[in-house]
Amino acid sequence: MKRREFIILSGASAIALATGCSDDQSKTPIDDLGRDMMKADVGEDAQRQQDLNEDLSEDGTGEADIADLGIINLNPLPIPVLLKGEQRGGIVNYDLNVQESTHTFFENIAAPTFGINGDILGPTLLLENGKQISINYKNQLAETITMHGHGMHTPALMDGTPHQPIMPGQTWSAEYTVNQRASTCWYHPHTMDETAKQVYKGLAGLIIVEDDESKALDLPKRYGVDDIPLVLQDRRFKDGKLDYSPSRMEIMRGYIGDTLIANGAIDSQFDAEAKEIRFRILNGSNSTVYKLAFSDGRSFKQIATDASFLEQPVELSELTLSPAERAEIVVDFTNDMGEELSLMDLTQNKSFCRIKVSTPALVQTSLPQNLTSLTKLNEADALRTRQFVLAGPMMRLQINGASMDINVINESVKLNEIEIWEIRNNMRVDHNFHIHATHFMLLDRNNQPVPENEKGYKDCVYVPANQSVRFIVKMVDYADPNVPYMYHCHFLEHEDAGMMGQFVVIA
Ligand SMILES: [Cu+2]
Repeated sequence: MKRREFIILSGASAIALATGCSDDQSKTPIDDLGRDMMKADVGEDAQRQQDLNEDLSEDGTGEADIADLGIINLNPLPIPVLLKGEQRGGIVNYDLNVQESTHTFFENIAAPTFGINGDILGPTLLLENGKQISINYKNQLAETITMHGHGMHTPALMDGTPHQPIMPGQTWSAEYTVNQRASTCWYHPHTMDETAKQVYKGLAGLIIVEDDESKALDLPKRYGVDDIPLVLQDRRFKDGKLDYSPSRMEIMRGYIGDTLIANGAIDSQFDAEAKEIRFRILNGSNSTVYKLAFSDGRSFKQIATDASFLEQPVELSELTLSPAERAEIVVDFTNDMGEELSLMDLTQNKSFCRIKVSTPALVQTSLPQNLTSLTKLNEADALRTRQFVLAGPMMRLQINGASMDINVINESVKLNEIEIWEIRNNMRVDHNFHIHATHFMLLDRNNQPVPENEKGYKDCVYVPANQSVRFIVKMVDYADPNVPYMYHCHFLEHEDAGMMGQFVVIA
């Protein structure tokens, strides 16, 4: 195929870009970079491509060398705007509009979506440990939502569970002091029975928590340049529009999409500097467990789990993430100028997005050998073991034989007491287990040692069919006998079907 044909074909088949998340409040040069990447338009790009085609032509054929065209990107990976918040009265405010919109997944087809300050997904919130914040969600939808800060250590009233509904037209604020380690968390709806559908339509966004430690480490931290947010999801489409229509069997198995998207875009490309690149990866899917790897099989270092850094980087070539789990990884592209590869899900053998190493590094980083030191609770100090059995009669999706009932508190947990929670999946389908309020650390998997890359703080743990996990946990700082937190399977179809329970933390 001639180069020009290749280019024009690419243009025709390119998917229009996400333009969401435009309502940023605090811009930095880095933010602007991200915005520019997101603003690119396929039509304009095609024209620009033609112009460059001419401009770069050196041999009089009107064709540029592919190498010269490396700077051109028909469908760049969208980078959500970084929202640093706005100081008002000593509180850092993040103003979020939850709204109906349309998003162009496929050229010339406007698919109805939900978005936050944009047409799909939401901005990345940058939070600093110790700061008093208020995340203000304005519900501009025609339906009730709740908005939960997943992984955030907050009082129960600020957790955004089914107990804090936001009616259409209302604004609800999650107001608290950030009180946790550097981590990549996220926000999403937690609406009773409606979470799966609302997330599927586009409601989710990342939260980056920074602390003194994360700022001091020599890690890639140029947002959108070498510190890259990646919300990974899978979707089904019908006539170019999102199709969420799970059958009963698909509620049981989880609603799995056949098209992978990264930050809301299909088959996008990230142009990387030839250096270490940090990816903050969220499995933002409804119910799909991803087995992530790069198409060239290269290894990379995992540096963080859900809620903290790992003490040391862990080298991997495959990374399993179940829904809602996060991992930060660092990939070294220093000697890879010109390389093209894909981030794959090996289960479906499909690509989330392409990576092209196309730019010399402006700033180098060198991954430290020691990242942090974690506080480990001693198993011998645990006062009790709580058991949670994921199963139900007639294949019902229940925990300990009960379906979620908003009027029932299933567990009372005492503040500052160390406990072991044992999760058993007695079903033939996979689940995972997420707790609100705080993080935990794994003790073992099926009575076997914890894999090195799961030794950081976590708030969600994968529990495959017929397997078990034990973790150690202590509720700290916030007690409220009247307002519960949730624990649940984070496969959203399972959660909505009742695989969820409630606990209060009492002083
Ligand atoms: Cu489940």
